[in-house]
Amino acid sequence: AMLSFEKKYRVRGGTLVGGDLFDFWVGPFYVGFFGVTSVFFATLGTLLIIWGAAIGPTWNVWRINIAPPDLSYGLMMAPLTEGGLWQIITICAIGAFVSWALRQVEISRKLGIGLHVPFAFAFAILAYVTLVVIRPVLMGAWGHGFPYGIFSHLDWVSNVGYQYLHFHYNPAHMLAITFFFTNALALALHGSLILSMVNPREGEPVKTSEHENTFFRDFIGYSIGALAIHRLGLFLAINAGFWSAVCIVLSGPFWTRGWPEWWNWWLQLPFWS
Ligand code: BCL
Ligand code: UQ1
Repeated sequence: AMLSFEKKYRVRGGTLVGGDLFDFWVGPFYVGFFGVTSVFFATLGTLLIIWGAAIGPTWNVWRINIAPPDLSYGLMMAPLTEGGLWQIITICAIGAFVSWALRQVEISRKLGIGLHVPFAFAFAILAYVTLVVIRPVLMGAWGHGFPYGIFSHLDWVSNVGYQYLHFHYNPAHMLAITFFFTNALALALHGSLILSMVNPREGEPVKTSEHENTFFRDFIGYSIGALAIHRLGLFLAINAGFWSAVCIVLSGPFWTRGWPEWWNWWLQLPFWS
C-alpha cells in the first residue's frame, strides 16, 4: 500500500530519456527508461553467469568461476567459453551499474533534490571500471581483469598483490585503507550518537542537535555539527573508492616493480643520501 505522503511525490517529469513513455511506477518502484535497462542488463548478466556455471566444473557457490580471456587474446573478443562470457558479463555489469546511477539521477531530478547520491555511486562504478576496463586496456589485455567468482577473485587479489611484492607499501592503497577505516569510525560515531538521542532514559523526550553537539564538546572539545558530519562521511567514503581505483591503476600501467622499492625516493633525498 502507498503511504499517505507518497502520492504527492509521484509527479511527472525529470526524465533524461524517453519523456513520459517510461514515467510510471510498478508497485513501490519508479521505472523510467533506465529502470528498464537496469533490469535488462542485470537479468542478462545473471543468466550468463548461471550459464557459465552450468558449463563449468562445479555448482559449489564458493568455487564457481568465470574467468577473463587468456592474456594471449590481448584486447580482442575471445570465444564464449574462453573468456568471451566474461567479456559480455562485464558489458552487462557496466550497463547495469550505469543504468542504476542514471535512474538515481532521474529520481533526484523528479524530486528536485541534489545529485549527491548518483555522484557518490559513480565512485564505486569508477573503481569497478578501473579494475575490468581501464587497467586491462592500459596493460594491453582483458586477461588482466579480475575473475568473477568468490574464491577466484580472492585468489586474484592475493596473486596481484604479491606480484608487487608487498601491496601494503602502495601509497595509494595506504590512503584508500585509511579512508575506509576512518569512514567506519565516522559512521560508528554518527550512528551511535543518533541512536543515543532517540533512546533517552524511560519517560524522557527524544533529544536533538543541541544534545549531540554538547556530547562531543564535553567529550573532545569539538563538535563538527549535524550537517557537516554527513559532508565528512561522504568525503571519506568517496575518497575510499577513489584511492582504491588509483592504487590499482598505478600497479602495472605506471609501476611494475615491487611497491617497497617505490619508497627508495625517500632514501635518495639529498639531505641524507
Ligand atoms: Mg588490498 C584492493 C583494502 C591487504 C592486494 N584493498 C583493495 C581495496 C581496499 C583494500 C582499499 C578494495 C576496496 C575497493 O576497491 O572498493 N587490502 C585492504 C585492507 C588490507 C589489504 C584493508 C589489509 O591488510 C587490512 N591487499 C592487501 C594485501 C594484498 C592486497 C597486502 C594481497 C596480498 N588490494 C590488493 C589488490 C587490490 C586491493 C590487488 C585491488 O584491486 C583492490 C582495489 O583497490 O580495487 C579498486 C571499491 C569498490 C568496488 C570495486 C565495488 C564496486 C561495486 C559495483 C559498482 C556495484 C556492485 C553491485 C553488486 C553486484 C550488486 C549486488 C546485488 C545486491 C546484493 C542486491
Ligand atoms: C558531531 O560532532 C556531530 O554533530 C553534532 C554529529 O552529528 C549528529 C555526529 O554524528 C558526530 C559523529 C559528531 C562528532 C564528529 C567529529 C568529527 C568531531
